[in-house]
Amino acid sequence: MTERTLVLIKPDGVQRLLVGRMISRFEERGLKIVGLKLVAVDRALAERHYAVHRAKPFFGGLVDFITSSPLIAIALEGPSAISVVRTMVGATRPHEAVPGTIRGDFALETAQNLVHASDGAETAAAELALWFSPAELVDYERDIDRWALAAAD
Ligand code: FUP
Repeated sequence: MTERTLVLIKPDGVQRLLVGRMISRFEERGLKIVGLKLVAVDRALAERHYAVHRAKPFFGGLVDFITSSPLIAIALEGPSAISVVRTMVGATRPHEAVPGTIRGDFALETAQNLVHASDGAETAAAELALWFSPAELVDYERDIDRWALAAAD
């Protein structure tokens, strides 16, 4: 089933000049970019994005980190995009992330694990609505899709 999911290339990914390499991985997999922007995140947006973690001891540090420098927000579309992207990102704790995943190749610390990806259908819908206005999410055809994707499902 075609899905849309939210990816954030967090401040550490931007500062470490890994934006292009991460976007390339998603493009090369065949995922379609349907939204993309650089965002200087304020605390209100950060706290809404991580609301599920509000009671956790790492919440304050997480908000500090995500607001410390701009990030890249990306909306990706494709077959089973939510689970495909989660698998490409790898385990939350980078020491558990297998090589070949983004965290397994580029990260060592949980607090600086480079990338966020929506973890389910409901989360993806809520996060896409939080980060993108409807007008910022663009429907378009790609000529390569007759080679990369099966008939639309
Ligand atoms: P993920 O879905 O892989 O981003 O992981 P979580 O939603 O569980 O965690 C969100 C972010 O909180 C992580 F990216 C980093 C931070 N975190 C910590 O700093 N310490 C923890 O023990 C767990 C998460």
